Parts: sequence; structure tokens; C-alpha cells
Amino acid sequence: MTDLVNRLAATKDKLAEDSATKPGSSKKDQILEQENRTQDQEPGHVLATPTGVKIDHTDDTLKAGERGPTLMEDFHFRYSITQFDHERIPERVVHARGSGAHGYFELFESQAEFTSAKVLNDTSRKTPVFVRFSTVQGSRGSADTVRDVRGFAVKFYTDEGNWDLVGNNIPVFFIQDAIKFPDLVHSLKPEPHNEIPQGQTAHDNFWDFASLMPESTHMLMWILSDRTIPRSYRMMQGFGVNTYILINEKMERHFVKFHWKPVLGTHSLVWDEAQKLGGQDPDYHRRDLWEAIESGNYPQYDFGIQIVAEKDEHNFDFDLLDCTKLIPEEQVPVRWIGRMTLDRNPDNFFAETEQVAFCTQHVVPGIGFSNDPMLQGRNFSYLDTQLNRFNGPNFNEVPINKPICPFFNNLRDGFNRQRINKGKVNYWPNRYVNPRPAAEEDHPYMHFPEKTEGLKTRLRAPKFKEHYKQATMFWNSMSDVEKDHLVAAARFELGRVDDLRIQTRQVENFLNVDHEFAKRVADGLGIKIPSEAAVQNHGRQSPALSQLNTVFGSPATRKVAFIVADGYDSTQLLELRGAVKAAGAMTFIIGPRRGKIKSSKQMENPEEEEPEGTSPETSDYGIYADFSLFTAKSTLFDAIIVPGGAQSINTLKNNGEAFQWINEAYKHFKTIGAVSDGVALLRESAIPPSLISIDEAITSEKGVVTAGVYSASKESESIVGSAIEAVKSV
Ligand code: HDE
Repeated sequence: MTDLVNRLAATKDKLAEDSATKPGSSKKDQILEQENRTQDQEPGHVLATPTGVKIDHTDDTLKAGERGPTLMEDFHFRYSITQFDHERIPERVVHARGSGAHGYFELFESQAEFTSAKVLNDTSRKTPVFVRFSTVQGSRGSADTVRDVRGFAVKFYTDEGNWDLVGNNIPVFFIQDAIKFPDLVHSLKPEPHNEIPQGQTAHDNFWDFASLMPESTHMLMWILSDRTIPRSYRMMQGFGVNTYILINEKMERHFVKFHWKPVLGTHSLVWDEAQKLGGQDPDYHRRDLWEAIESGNYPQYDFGIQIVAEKDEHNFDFDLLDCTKLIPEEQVPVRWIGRMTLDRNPDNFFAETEQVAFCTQHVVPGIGFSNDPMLQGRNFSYLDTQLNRFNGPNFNEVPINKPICPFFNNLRDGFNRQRINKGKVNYWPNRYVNPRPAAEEDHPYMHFPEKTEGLKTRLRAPKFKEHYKQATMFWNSMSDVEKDHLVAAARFELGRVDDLRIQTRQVENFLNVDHEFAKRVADGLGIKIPSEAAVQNHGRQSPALSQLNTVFGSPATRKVAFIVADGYDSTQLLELRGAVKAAGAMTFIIGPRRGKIKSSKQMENPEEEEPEGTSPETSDYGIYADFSLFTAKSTLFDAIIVPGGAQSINTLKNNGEAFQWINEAYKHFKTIGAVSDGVALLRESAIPPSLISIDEAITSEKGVVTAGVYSASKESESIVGSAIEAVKSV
């Protein structure tokens, strides 16, 4: 890892130099620029119809007399309404709710030994990418923070064609064979008779199906873990899930699993917080991604591969072709070979995020498919679904989907064809020998010449039939707190199931994972289970599966709210806020109302005018609140700090919202800081008094960082230092 960071630093300057000439975001931009991108907001444009005819009046339809009927002749009106009536394309049947971003991929270590794909063997390239993160169950307008798998789909615009790596934030899947996908999705979507519930799997149909499909057990453990309530798209892992293959110049094959790991670490919300955020800010993840990129805090993910040589294909107690299993990292370490940076928000949500069309079969020479029956099925489904969404095969011509490399073929026409093919022939062979089939030096796509033979059958391979060992390993690898969350999630999900038969069957399935786990879930549901375990827990663990083994220690981009009212102590606020900012976090001011909040200095000398030109960043007269205690809640922030100021604290003590902020922040394990009089506010909250310091000692217990006396700036440093330590350990 340190090695990777060093290499990153070394290549950073070089990349900056190269970006003007090498393929990178700029190249995709140039292409998009040549396409239909318009700057609608620039001044000076004149209103016109889609045929280019200028229009001088757009507020009234053309009528026969002031009160007369509207005339069919009004082509401007008809275009306006027609376009509007046809604005929507079918939303994705799954993963309808998503957010996208542009960026680039850098490779640090050539993988020529394994693949001829230039994107994975030429370290001088900077490959443009577009990423779409998504939830699975909910519709396009559903909330972001629901308990659900997250999609993590990346389109690499390589010089050898587009490569789509369509992954999730969980490394395994519910089912082993693509033919079960429609049943799975029907079961998890809102129920067919009343279209309830939205954005959740806590309902009878899903658990009915899941409990009848033991192969889903491993995935269910992940679903019930904190992975399904990520803190941010910037703080979740990504996995290719299916086993792909890499093919090198010598036409040798290796099996490969793809990984993404967020540089900020893998972090989650807590369930109560996630549920509240669903109402308080349904766009929580979309907004977080957007704001991070706008403020220059570009999300980054390390890219890794797990490689298995062909000769080792059968050396595992699971089948490499079974996507309900992962390859434990302790068995096959992940080689971290590159990094993706997301540095630009889309200009237009529909044109880019909605119209981006990912297909697993979009691969480039050097990357191929294993016989994983899910992957093979996906290769059919994604193209098929885009045909439905775009009404035909020309979706690859939409700017966001268009390859950046030149390409020619005899494919023609269809709905909304953009390309104007010149020339007399549209077939092969032809008298112009054009476009000719690629020669070896053109590096064409070569399907791996795998020898296959067998009887036609609907059977599954023997190792596919074992469903519990990795589910048990996942449970064993969780820390105590993660186990608690998992049990609580299972109690919640199954607690929403009305049919007792379903609850019972699922708990019986969990008995195959671990007796203690099943018992704890059963206790919460009031179900009896055998007191003895029928299946012994094998005891194996994979430490890499626990989120406690992720990166902690960086407050970068974390959101810290300062709660103040009129009469706050400006010295304390400015010093604390400066230290928090210097640590890389983002700061927000929260007051009883929006607008200017006056400092104690201004309150004491109300006649004194603030000198002109005083920066709001440094003013000791007052500060502008970004939100009021009413318009935002502590759920939207990672930490809250209450500076002193007797009058400010007295006001806050009479404000129920202020206590809701503090109490919820405590309940959600957030860092809470308070100094001088601020400590008095905490002492009237639900935080146990034993955690709060009333003298000058700085205490930091369970994320509550306090100093009853605030005397000098050195305190602010150590308070913030302790607060940051506390953030790290939350
Ligand atoms: Fe998908 N999946 N999927 N899926 N999937 C779609 O394609 C499908 C599976 C994933 O941001 C659809 O364009 C089948 C696994 C993501 O646009 C559809 C099977 C994984 C996205 C489809 C699977 C995924 C999709 C719906 C079982 C993790 C969103 C709209 C064989 C590796 C991509 C669309 C985006 C979207 C089919 C299983 C990830 C219908 C048949 C496993 C991230 O084609």
C-alpha cells in the first residue's frame, strides 16, 4: 500500500504534464464537445424550434381569437408538448436510482504478464471513465440511504474500445444461475398487488423467495451487514463479482476477480440514521458525491485484481464459476495495480447518468468471460435491456456511450441513427475492401479458444451445491459491533414479514450459518429453535471482510457542524473551526435560524459597527448560519461541536431542536465536542454526565470530547486533535 502511495506521488507530476496530450478526461471532453453539448445558460441565445426557426412568443398558444380554440397550426406549441410527453425513457428494471461522475483511471503496474489489454498493461495511459453508482430495488425517485446493495458500474473509454465493468459494492450475489434473476427481482421489488414497499426488502415476498433459495444465504449475510447502508458512495468498495478471464499475448488464460477500494476507507451509516436520512435528505448520497467533486475533494478508489492461474482452477473448496462465493483475500491476495479518480460532475443528468448504457459484454482485447452461468446470462441481458430503454441498437451513438477510438463497420440505420455513413457499400466483402477485418497487428478481440464439450444438461456442478461455509466465514469475521448490527438488521427485516412460516424457514436456514446468530435472530422474533447446533461452525475467518479493518484516521471531507446562537464566543469558534478545516474536514455553521448570528462581542456592543471588508471567515462580530437547527439535523453531519458563550448556550438550552441534535448525534456514535459553556449544554442532554469533563482536562470518551474550561488556542488544537482521534475510532 505504501508502495502504491509512493508510486502515485511519483507519477502525479508526470500525469499532469501528459494530460494535455495523452488520452484522459480531456479526450472524452473534446469528443463530447463536438457532439451536441450546448451551453444553454450562456447569454445571447435566441429561442427557436428544434428545426431552427426563431420564435418570438412562447407564453400563449396560437388561438382563433383571444378566447377562441387553439389552432393545430401552432407547431411551436406541438413541439413543446410532444417533446415533453416523450421526455422519459423506461427506467432501468433494476438499479433505477443512480448517480454518475466522470473521471480517469491510472495504471501503476503493467499486467502484460496476464493480459494484452492496453488499459491494464500500459502505465503511460490515463483512461477516461464514467461511473454510475446506484441502489437496486427502488425506482428512479427513491431514497438513497435505504438498506440495499449498491451498484458500482464503470465505463472505461479505452483506445481499444469501451470496457464496462458492471459491479456491486458486495462481492457475491444472491443466485448462481441467470435464469433465476427475474424471480429474484420480482420477489425483491415492491409486491405486485399494491406496489409496496419502496426501496426495501423488508417484506414477505423477498424473504419468502430468499428462504426457499439456500444459495442466497451468503449474500443475505452481506445484505444484513452495514455494507448495505454506506456512509457515502465515496466510502464503499466495488467488486466485479463474476469471475472474468485475462488473456495475454501468448493466448494464456488466467481467472480474475476485480476490486475497487475507496481511499477514504469503507464506512457506513447506522440503521436509525439511514432511515431518518431517507426522509430528511433522500438525495443524501447523490448530494454527497456531487458536493465532494464540486469542492475538489475528488473520490478515489484503488483498483485491484485477484489472479488465479488456469492450473489452479480447481484448487478451492468452492467453484470459481459460482458467484455466491468470493475468493478469500488471505488465500489469493489482491494486487492493487491502479487508481480511479472522479473529478467532474455530469453537465446533464439525463444525457449522461440516465443514458449511460452499461453492458457486461463490452470488453476489450485481453479481457474475457469465464463460464460463470450468471455472467453468461448477463451478457445477454444487458444488451437486451438497452434495446428496450433506447428503442433500438443506436444507444452506442449517444455521446456518453460513444467510444473514443475511431471505428467502422457495416451496421446501419435504425431509430435515431446519428452517424451519417458515406459511401456506396454497406456489406462485406466489397470491392473497396473496406472496412477490412483486423489483422494481428491491429490487436483484434480474440475469444479464448477454450475447449468445451459436454452433454446438454440443466445440472449444476457439484461444488455449487454447498451454500453455507462462506456465510459462516463472513459471520465469524465480523467484530462484535458488526455482529450486533447484523442481528438487529435481521430482526428488522424479518420482523417486517407477516407470514410466520417465512420467518421460521429463514431462521432455520440461519442455523446452518451459526447457531448463536440464528438464536439471537430467533429471540428477537419470538421463534423457538433447537438449543443445540445441528451444524458445527468451522471457525474460519477472513479478516479482510470486517469493516473494522478498513482505513480509519482521516477526517478528510468529513462534515463538522458548529452549533451557535447569538452571543457565541467568536474566539473559540474561529480557532476550533480553523483547526477542523486544517485537518481537511468541511465545516458548517448551524444556528437557531439562518442569517447572521451575532457574537458575544457584537451583543455586548450593539452600536459598534463591523469594519467594512471584514471577511466572514475571520469576523469576530458574527457569522452566517449555513442551516438552522430546524432545516438540517445532526444526521447530515459526521460530528458536531458546541463552542461556548453564555448567552448562546442559554438560548440553545431553551431550544428542543438543539437537544435533538445532540442526543441523536450521540445515539448515532458521532463525535461530539464542547468547550467552556458548551459543556453545560451537553450536561443537560441525554449524554451520560460521566462522559463530560467540567474542568480544564480534555476528556474523550465514546466520541464525546469535552473541556469545561477553554483558555487558549493550544486547547483548540488538542480538542480538535482528540475529536479527530474520536472520529477515527467511531
Ligand atoms: Fe445487473 N442488470 N443483472 N447485476 N446490474 C442491470 O441493466 C442482470 C448482476 C448491475 O448503472 C440491468 O442497464 C441479470 C450482478 C449494476 O446502469 C439488467 C443478472 C451484478 C447495474 C441487469 C444480473 C449486477 C445492473 C438493468 C443475473 C453485480 C446498473 C438496467 C444474471 C456484478 C448499471 C440495465 C447502471 C443493471 C441484468 C446480476 C450489477 C436488466 C440478468 C451479479 C451495477 O440488464
